[in-house]
Amino acid sequence: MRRDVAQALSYALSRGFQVHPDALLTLEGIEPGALPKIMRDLVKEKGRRGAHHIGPADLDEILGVGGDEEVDAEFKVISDPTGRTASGEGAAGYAALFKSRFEKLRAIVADRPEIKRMRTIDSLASSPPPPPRPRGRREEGGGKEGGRRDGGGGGGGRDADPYVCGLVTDKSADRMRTRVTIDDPTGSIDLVAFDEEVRRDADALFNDQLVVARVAAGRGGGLVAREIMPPGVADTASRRSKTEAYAVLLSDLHVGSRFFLEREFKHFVGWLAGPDPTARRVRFVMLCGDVVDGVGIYPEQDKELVQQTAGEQMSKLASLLSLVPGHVRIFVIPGNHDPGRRALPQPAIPKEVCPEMYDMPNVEMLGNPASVSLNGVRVTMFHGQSIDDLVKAAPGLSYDEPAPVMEALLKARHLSPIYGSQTPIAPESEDMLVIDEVPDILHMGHVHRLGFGKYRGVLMINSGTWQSQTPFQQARGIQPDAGQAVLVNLKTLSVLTKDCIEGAGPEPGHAGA
Ligand code: D5M
Ligand code: FE
Ligand code: ZN
Repeated sequence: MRRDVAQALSYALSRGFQVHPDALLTLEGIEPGALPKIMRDLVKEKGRRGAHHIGPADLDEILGVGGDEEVDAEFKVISDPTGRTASGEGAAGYAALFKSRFEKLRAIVADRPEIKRMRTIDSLASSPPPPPRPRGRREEGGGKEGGRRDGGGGGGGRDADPYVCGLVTDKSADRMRTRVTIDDPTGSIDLVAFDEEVRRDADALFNDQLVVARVAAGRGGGLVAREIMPPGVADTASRRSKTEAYAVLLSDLHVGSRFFLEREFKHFVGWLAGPDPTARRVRFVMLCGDVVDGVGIYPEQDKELVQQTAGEQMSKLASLLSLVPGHVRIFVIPGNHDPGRRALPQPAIPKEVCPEMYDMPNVEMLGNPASVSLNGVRVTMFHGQSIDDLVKAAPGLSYDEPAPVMEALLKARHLSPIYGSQTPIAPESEDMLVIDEVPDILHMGHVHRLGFGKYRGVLMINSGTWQSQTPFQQARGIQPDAGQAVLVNLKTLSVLTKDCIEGAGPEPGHAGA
């Protein structure tokens, strides 16, 4: 216990008051300097009323908790895979998934104003664009298409070139060219890029993502890509809350793990229930998966667990969340450590394993991914396992900096584009991992690192972890950002972090504690 909390307690006790254990947590959340006066006022006021028992409600009253009616707290669940999963079987199941992925993403790119003549792959193969007009000796000789600029060469340039889109099935590069094989429901075709800029865009593509290309006939009868684009995001003004409500973004609590930072988490919850003016404006808490450590997730995990069953871990989580003020709405999605289905999209953590969570009136159990609207601000939550696949596939991306990985997902308009790598993906007849609607905030976790960025008006946040470095992470050189709560002002979309490692003070029993 913090020394000033102990002092405040003994002050109350010395005046004949009893303090309920649930009130202690609130006391822990109060800034040290403010505590003596708050306790004196409380003792005076309660004494005046002839009551000698201090409970959480008394603290709420003196701190003015729950009285901020001018802060809106409206929410709507916009999308949630729970109850909508309908996996197919085997090859036919995956064919349906990829057809859905293609159709959804084609509809997105077809909306782009510059794309006028979208052709199917079979129509391009059977009636290709006209061959390039000869432009001069140098270009005629030796198939030297490298260095050709946009609009140059035959067929009439940018305005006349057809577009084609498909899912990337293969990519290869040599010194001269990059070849991208794409598929649509009508067939498969190779696109070849020579131009340096176009090759760079081709290199940035992930397998199984959708790509649009502006194409022209190549010399050898193939198709040259003159422009290569992922679906991308149109720059739109983001929606804002009318009142200054805050959302707290948290991820990867790993409750049940020996490394779960329980003291720091309780400090945060105490702060949330306390008098801090920002805390008083918090209306939403978003938990982005790996809420518990789970069981049997990695070899010999039991040696690193405090609670040995998922049920006990979830009960522990429920008891911690019960300390969050009731006017704060809590949204929970699963990650790869949580009980329930492993393959994406994941339905909500099942009720059987955590009846307490389902009984809490302020908790919404959602699937992964899920989108919600908070006072009109659209938030997409996705745990982020696909970050493993993207970091593996792209040399420029790393675990240390999650924001560029999140940007790559937004560009691909898909939360887990690469199929057949580490992230298990279920053969759903609808691809619910497509980013149909661009959110105002994309919230992810999984990498246990804080990351912030903005891409075309979308605020990207990876909210770190509440688990200290595990032996596995130490072996891999993963240095987690632990015990940092991320707060977003929904009126301005500005971001704050609250450091609960420092806030919780030194370990009890430490020198100087
Ligand atoms: O992931 C915790 C951290 O460990 C996160 O940075 C991802 C990383 N991680 C998890 N699994 C793997 C594999 N298979 N390879 C490489 N890195 C990995 P968590 O989901 O909490 O276990
Ligand atoms: Fe995790
Ligand atoms: Zn994870």
